[in-house]
Amino acid sequence: MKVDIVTIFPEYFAPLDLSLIGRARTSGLLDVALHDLRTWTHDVHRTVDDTPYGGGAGMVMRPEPWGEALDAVAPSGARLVVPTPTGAPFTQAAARELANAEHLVFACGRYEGIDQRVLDHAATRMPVSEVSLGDYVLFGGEVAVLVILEAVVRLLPGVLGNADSLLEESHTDGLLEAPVYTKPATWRGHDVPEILRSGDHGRIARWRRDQALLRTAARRPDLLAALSPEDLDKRDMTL
Ligand code: 6GU
Repeated sequence: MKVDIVTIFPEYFAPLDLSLIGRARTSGLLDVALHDLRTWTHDVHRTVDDTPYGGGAGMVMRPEPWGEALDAVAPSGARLVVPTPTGAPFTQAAARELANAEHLVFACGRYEGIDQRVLDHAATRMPVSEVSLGDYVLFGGEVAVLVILEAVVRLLPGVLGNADSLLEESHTDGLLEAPVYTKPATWRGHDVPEILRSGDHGRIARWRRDQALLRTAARRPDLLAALSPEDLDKRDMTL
C-alpha cells in the first residue's frame, strides 16, 4: 500500500518509523511519504491560512496550496482521507474498507479546517472520505492520521504475525472482546476465572461469548442494539 500524508507538521509522524508500522515499511508492505504543505505556497511567509468568509473565530486553510499539493500527490486512482471532527465516524468497518485501497492520501487540516472547495474539487476526481475519530476536538488531523493508519495497516496481509488474532478481536463480530488473563493463576489475591484453566474448549468459548455480551451491554449498549438477529444465537438469549 502506498500512503502520502500532507501536513504542516511532518515531525508529528516520527512514530511511523517504530514497531509494526516501521517493520511494514522496511519490509516493503507499506510505502509512506510525508509532504510539507508549505512546499506549495509561493509567498515569503509561506501562508497556509486566512480569515473565514462570513466571519467567526479562527482561521481556515487556503485552497491554493492544498489544490497544488493534491495535484502533485493524489492522481486519480488514489483515495483521499480527511480527518475532521465533522466527518463520518471512523470504525473497524471503515478501516477494513481503506485497507483494500492501493493508494491512500491523507490531508491533515489545522485551525478551523480546510476550505470546503478543496474537498469538493477532489471529489470530482477520486473518492474522498471525511472521517472523525469521535465526539471531541483535536488541534489537527495529524494524530488522527496516526490512529487511522495503525487501524488500517494492521489489516494488511503479512503485517500481523498471527492473522487469526484479527478474527477474534473486538469489533469483528460486533461485540467487545471478553477479558484476557495470563500466568500466574493467582496474583495479588485475584484469581484467573477457573473455567479458563479447565481445558474444556466448549465451555471456554461459551464463557467468552457471555463475557463479551455482558461487557458490551454494560459499556456499549449501542453496539448490542445494532446487532442483527443472525448475530445472536439461541444460547445468547438465555444469558
Ligand atoms: Cl479525525 N480530527 C480532528 N481535528 N479532531 C477530531 C477528529 C479528527 N476526530 C475527533 N476529533
